[in-house]
Amino acid sequence: VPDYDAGRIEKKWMRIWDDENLFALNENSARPKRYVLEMFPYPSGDLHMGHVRNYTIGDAMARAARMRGFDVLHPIGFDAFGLPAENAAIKHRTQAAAWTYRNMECALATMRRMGFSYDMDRLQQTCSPEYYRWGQWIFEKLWERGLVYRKKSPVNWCPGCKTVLANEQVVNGRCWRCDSLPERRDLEQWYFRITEYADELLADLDKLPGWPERVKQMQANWIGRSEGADIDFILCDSDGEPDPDQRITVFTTRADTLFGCTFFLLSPEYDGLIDLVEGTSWEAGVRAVIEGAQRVSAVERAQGTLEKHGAFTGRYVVNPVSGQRVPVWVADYIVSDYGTGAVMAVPCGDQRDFEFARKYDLPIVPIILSDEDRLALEESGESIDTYNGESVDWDRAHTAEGTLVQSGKYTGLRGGKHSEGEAAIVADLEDAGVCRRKVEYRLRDWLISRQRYWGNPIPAIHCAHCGIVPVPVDELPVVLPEDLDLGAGETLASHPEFYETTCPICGEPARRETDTMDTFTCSSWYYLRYCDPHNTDLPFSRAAASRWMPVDNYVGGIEHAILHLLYSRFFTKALRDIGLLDIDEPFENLLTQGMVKDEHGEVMSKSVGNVIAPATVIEPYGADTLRLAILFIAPSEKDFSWDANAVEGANRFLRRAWRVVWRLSRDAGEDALSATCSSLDKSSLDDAALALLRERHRAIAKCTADFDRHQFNTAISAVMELVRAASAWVGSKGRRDPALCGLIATDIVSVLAPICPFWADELWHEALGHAADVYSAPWPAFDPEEAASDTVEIAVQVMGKLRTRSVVPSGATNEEMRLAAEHAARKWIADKTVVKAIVVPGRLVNLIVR
Ligand code: ANZ
Ligand code: ZN
Repeated sequence: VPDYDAGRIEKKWMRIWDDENLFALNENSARPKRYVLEMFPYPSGDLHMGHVRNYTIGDAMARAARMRGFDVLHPIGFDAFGLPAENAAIKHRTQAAAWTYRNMECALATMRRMGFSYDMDRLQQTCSPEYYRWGQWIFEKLWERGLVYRKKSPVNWCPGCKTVLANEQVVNGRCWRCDSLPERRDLEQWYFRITEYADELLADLDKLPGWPERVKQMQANWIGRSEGADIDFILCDSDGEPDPDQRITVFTTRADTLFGCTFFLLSPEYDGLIDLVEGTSWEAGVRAVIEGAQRVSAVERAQGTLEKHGAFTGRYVVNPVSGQRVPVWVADYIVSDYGTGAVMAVPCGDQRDFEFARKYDLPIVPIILSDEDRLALEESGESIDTYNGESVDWDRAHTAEGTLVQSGKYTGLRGGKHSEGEAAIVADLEDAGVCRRKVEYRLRDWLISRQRYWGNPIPAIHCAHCGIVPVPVDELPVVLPEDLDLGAGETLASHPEFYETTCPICGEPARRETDTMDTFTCSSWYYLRYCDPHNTDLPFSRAAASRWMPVDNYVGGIEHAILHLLYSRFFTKALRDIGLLDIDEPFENLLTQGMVKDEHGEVMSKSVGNVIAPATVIEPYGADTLRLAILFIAPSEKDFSWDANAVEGANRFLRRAWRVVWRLSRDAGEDALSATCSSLDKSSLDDAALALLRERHRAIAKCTADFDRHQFNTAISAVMELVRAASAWVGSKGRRDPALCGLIATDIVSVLAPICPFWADELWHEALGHAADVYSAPWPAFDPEEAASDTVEIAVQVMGKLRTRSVVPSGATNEEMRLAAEHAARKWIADKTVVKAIVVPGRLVNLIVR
């Protein structure tokens, strides 16, 4: 048996796969399609372990799908624009393009070294003009359709990245990239009208049973659909007299709480707020709140976790149901871009209002009784009609639903979101003409302009006569100059060669837009370009997209649960409406892989300095060992902590399996080549061989099902069992049927091929004698009846140490398993007493002896 020399084998096969261009898509429309995609990397340097895990999972899926008879599209590319390239260029006085291309080369070399089966002919690099040209083209299509607009509004400015951010990019109140606290600035910016699709983006989550619930929940929360009503309040003049001509409208989901509204709030940005206080003694206080609010980002303010600030305006509004006058305040936790920017405050029912009322000593009137309190009230003989809440000692708002009290004719109705009380009050106010049903979304339009250089230029021209006009389509792309000296402070806006142009309409000198697009626009449609990578007329043809889309298996990190996945879903829907696509959703199934942590459970990161470079594992052990260890160590969705022992173990297993396959193939001789389970003559097999054959059917059945569920760790366990059984059989004295030897050797190599492709191809050719590659070999078939055999083999441990195995009926009880185990392990128990048996049904018994 030759040695397993991973270094030599892997180099050999890398070359052969390249020479044969093995992973180029070889379409055969008779086969069903499968599109397997991993989220493409940002080329910030070499690949890290997180990438390696991501791409190993995807590669195992793609290779298995190919063996299962699919035409598999499995491409790769780079999300190549972005700030790190600029920062590196400034620091090292190089060019962002050079830095980026160098990193991409480096990452590509590692991908090749890992044996990832990408169709390199489809490689996309978003910073190349061939790619970003179509990003600009799509931008103009969206513009034509009214999905692009400019607006001046308060935006999140990241002082670290020196650019504005989309709301989605402010994560937990901080910049998603550099963790700085964003500042508020009033700027005119470019937006994509994603809110136009809010309803559909929410509703279509139901069309995605193949997505993790957690991700769908995060998207639903982000979109944040709220059913409520707009209600008008009459404003009193400065003498406190109601003026029916002046109204302020609020959006509320809780009209049922109107009787508990004891004050009224305006956001600091509220239009006309200053008019209310100008020249009064209240002006200074209100202005102080306005100024304070400007120092904090809207996202943070809306979270409601900050200390609240407010000031009385000196004015009152009239509660439309009770007729009561309530004071109008300005409060910094009210944001301007939700609802109407005005709120009816209900301190007994809303925690933020409660805290505000406590701080400023505003009244709190309880109007909702929890079911518990109501029972207590009734038991004490009191009626809810006379209840006045005097005895309540409030320490926080009552947000639960309950019974309305102190609410006029609505007392006794159910209160809460979507409650009968809410419906009754809204209906009456609608009749009175002061209320309208309304649906609000938390989702805001996507701010896509960035004041940065290394991105896709926005294809627009500012003309003094014609306004803002698109660059004519036949002049696309607007090419990003690559020779800027960023280190010397050059930007697109300081580069006349870039921005000086003429207006395409009137021909007068005009100025090119110098903002670039958010890089998330580049990653919102790359999966479509892969379907038709060389199209020079369109970003992709409809035919190619309908052949390949949607992506069947998308693999990536949970950190993209909102940003990238939401934007891509929006692009897909918008491109559909433009007539370029005929699907609603881009990603049919989503696998969010877990994180890679170090041995102490910390996420690996450059800043912590605890990364393990893939090369440090590949060099001593080989890529196959790394791939196997990564897939075996934990289920794909789970985080795992790096474990050097797992790498050792994976390598030991590959060596053992290598020896077993060689020995089986020797005994099989010529039979190895043609081995299939249907060609086997069972009548010639002895009992040991039949037992192994049953084990084989079980292992293949389990592997097949586990691969389908992408449960690679348990699939690998099943192969390990088979290798163990085969190894015992090979080492035993009995007769070995050549056809069975061939079959088992073929099976072991086949099912490990998606995981350890170099190892498998070497054995496939050298040990088993095939001429074609294992990647295009068929997946082993199994007999479901044999696989479902009515006995199972269990492991028997004594004091946690594996001693032997035993066969029990598959439905054996714990007691039956224990008896079988004690019998099988009698020579290790000998004169000791079994004090306890730990039973894992169907798998294992651990006997504790004394
Ligand atoms: C009265 C009330 C009583 C409210 C109560 C809530 C609870 P969701 O459900 O998330 O959509 N609101 C409206 N506009 C706001 C703004 N611009 N800034 C801050 N808060 C605003 O939240 C809807 C509720 O958020 C609305 O219903 C309003 O407070 C508040 F027991 O009105 B509610
Ligand atoms: Zn013009």
